[in-house]
Amino acid sequence: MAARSYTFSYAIMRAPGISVARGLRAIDTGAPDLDRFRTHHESYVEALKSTGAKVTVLEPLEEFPDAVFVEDTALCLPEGAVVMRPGALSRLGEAAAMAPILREFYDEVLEIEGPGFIEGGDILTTEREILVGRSARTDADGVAELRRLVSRWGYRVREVETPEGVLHFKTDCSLLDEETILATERLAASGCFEGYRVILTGEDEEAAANAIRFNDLVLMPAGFPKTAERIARAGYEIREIGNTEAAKLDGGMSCLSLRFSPGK
Ligand code: CIR
Repeated sequence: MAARSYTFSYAIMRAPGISVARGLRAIDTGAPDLDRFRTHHESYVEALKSTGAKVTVLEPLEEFPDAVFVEDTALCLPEGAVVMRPGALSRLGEAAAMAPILREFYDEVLEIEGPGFIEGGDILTTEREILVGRSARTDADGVAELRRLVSRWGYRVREVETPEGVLHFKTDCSLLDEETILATERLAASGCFEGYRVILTGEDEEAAANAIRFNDLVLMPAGFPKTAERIARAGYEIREIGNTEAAKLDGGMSCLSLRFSPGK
């Protein structure tokens, strides 16, 4: 049977809008260039489509500058979707806007109601469990509510820690296959991937840790040759996507899509 954690027939993305210039960022290195952002986004869409997936590209939501980062709004599993409750209050409305779209694909769409907070960027779904990193955006109550919701589908949620100063858990790691995680050394050192095979990012290439396995491809940000070589040497097919503009807003490969196969 195909691995449910990286075999997908659909993806949802949202085109970057003009307001992306006002997106949240930890350090201001200037506004992203919208044209370049769009070009990168289009090449990402094409890469997903090349694997046979159907990709829905939603119109920009100008009232939400970070809405291009759709991953944070939901957790999509084969059995159903869970709408998140982002810890960045400026992003709460993005999750509400995603709920009706998910209902077009799923019979069952659940919602995190609070009081806790949780963002999709802190959730790594592997073949055997769901890892959730507590962070500045995801708290213990949010993790506990997710655990309650997905237990009906038989999932085990394991709470772990996102390293200090790192935006999301998945800023520092990605799933490559059933057994293999790509991670930064600082995150792997916490021991949270015990029992998995870990491929570490290359020296000074922590920003390469946020990649995605999507069907037969590994999408990774362009410009990280040491990490790309390690992944390629391990036998994965890589597609490098420009990420300079999303990176100005602390965004990467995983943040830009929701990936799923409903009903498997
Ligand atoms: C934010 O700070 O919320 C956005 N500027 C970046 C979100 C990145 N999303 C992700 O890592 N899943």
